Amino acid sequence: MMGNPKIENTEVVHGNPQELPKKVLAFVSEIAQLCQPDKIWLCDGSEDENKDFTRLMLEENLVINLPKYENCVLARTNPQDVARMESKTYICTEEKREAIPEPKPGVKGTLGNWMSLKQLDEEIKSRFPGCMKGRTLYLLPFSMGPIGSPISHVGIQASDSVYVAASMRIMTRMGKNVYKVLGDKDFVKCIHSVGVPLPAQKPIINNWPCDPEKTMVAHKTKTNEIWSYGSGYGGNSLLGKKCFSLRIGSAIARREGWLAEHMLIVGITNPQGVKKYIVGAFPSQCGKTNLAMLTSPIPGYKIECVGDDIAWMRFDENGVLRAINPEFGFFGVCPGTNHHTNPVAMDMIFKNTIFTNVAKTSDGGVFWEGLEKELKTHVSITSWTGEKHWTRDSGKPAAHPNARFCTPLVNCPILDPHWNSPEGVPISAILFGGRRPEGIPLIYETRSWKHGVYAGASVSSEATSAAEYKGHKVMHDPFSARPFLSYNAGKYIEHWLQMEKDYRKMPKIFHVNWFRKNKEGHYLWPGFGENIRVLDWIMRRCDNEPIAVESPIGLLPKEGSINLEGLPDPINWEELFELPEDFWKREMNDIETYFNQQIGDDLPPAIREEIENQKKRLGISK
Ligand code: SAT
Ligand code: MN
Repeated sequence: MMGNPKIENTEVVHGNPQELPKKVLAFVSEIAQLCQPDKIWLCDGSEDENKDFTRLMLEENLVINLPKYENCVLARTNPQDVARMESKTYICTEEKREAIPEPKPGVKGTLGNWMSLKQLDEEIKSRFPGCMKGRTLYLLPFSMGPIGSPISHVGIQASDSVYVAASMRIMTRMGKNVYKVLGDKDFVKCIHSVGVPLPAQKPIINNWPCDPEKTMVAHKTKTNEIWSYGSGYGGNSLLGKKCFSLRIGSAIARREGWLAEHMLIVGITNPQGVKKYIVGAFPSQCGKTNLAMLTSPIPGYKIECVGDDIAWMRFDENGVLRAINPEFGFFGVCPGTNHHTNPVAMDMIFKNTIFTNVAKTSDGGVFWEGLEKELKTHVSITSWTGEKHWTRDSGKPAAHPNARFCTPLVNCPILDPHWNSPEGVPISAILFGGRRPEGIPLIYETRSWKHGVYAGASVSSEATSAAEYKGHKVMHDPFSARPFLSYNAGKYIEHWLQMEKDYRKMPKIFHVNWFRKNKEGHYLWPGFGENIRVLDWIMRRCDNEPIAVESPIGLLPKEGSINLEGLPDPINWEELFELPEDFWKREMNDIETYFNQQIGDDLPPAIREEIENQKKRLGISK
């Protein structure tokens, strides 16, 4: 009997190495030689293979079944591996300045971590040799974007985690048909290991192998390589997402003259039947997923979702900005998701979904903060850390605040008909925003492309639990891309400025803030579905309806021009839109100081001009 084929003396237990393009075979051979897995699994993306993944995850006790739903499982991680680790994420280039601007002397840089290529080689040598011993190397061919589309890019990920293999199958177009379009072309090389060769030297907590001390997520932006070690979680391990689509993606986009952004894409049809697409950049956990699949309480509006996290955008030959969602699934935050905040998500996440770090109910379902009203009274709850009979008195949350669902796009009942179209959808408006309890109005329209770029660059938001930050500190987050910047932030802003060309129809840029509070600490705007009222105003502004008034920071809605009819509670227009003088003095000073300290000489002069002009309009003298 013939045995299984081999690659570098390692048995191939699934797939045929002869079907691999030459460069892919060379890549997997090299990684196998370095990491020394026990077995190699060449993934094909098939339904049968997915059944194997689920069986293997169950056998390894990596997940448990959720019999209440259709084909859903729950993974509970080592409590030390629950979010992206920004402090361990590196951009590796020849020169430091290519990756991050030079901060002012004595100031700690916050616009990314740099590592030299030489240092990276050392770090790789001290981690990867033999790191997959006793494990299976899954080779995952995937396309970000529709397979074969001119905007799409191919990656090949080697990972020793079956959870990652199963999740990548949801989040990307993963399968061996990718090889057909790839041929002998280059691809983004993604290497991932949980960093726990077997037999393990330390106990594996929750059957979730990881090595938090040695975690490293490194990017070689020139040669399109990602080296990720020590974490199995989300953005650290599903390398198609932040690492490829945003960090490597924006480096490619810079070279090729397009944009890879941390943005949702949504199509809105108004009661008159006019449809427009809008993209929106918000930091993680500011409601991108909810906005991308908003349910309008006002009849007559139709919302269709293209994506909730990442947009790749190019101007076409007619000067129209077109966007695709490079992803194939949603990796959304669970806590806070319920029938009020996001009924569409509640319709889509209970089949073919991998949940991570949510709590479990005794009837084989899931639970998280925000689902209290929807919970059956007779069930008991086991928290994400395994605490049985969890109640609110336990003092700890039932689900981790960054608990996630990983669900295929096709589950979304309001998926846009053009979600998979290779040419992308035409974009009319770009939104920036964050969580700002104070001073920033519900919405303003920027005065020009340049002013819009300035507004995007000066975005700040309260910290969330998508990364390792604690508390609610307001942090600068230019373009909501700070954790995903792969080259000097000053050059990033410059790249945005350079998008403006005479023949192009530049989308209008708006800034929104759903999170402004009054002095008593109550939100001034109900948010969620009611945001349709703001989107409607934006759509009308895209058609230049005269419903805006000048203000020092941009154009504000004329009083009464946002439809407030039928809102559950009265709105205080004055408080929603006021521009407190002392706040704006502080804000402008803070933005200027931030740019000076963090970006310094790399800040494009056009942005300095925008700051000066805005200060003049605000009547702030030196
Ligand atoms: O980076 S993750 O993909 O884990 C989550 C996020 O920030 O959107
Ligand atoms: Mn995100």
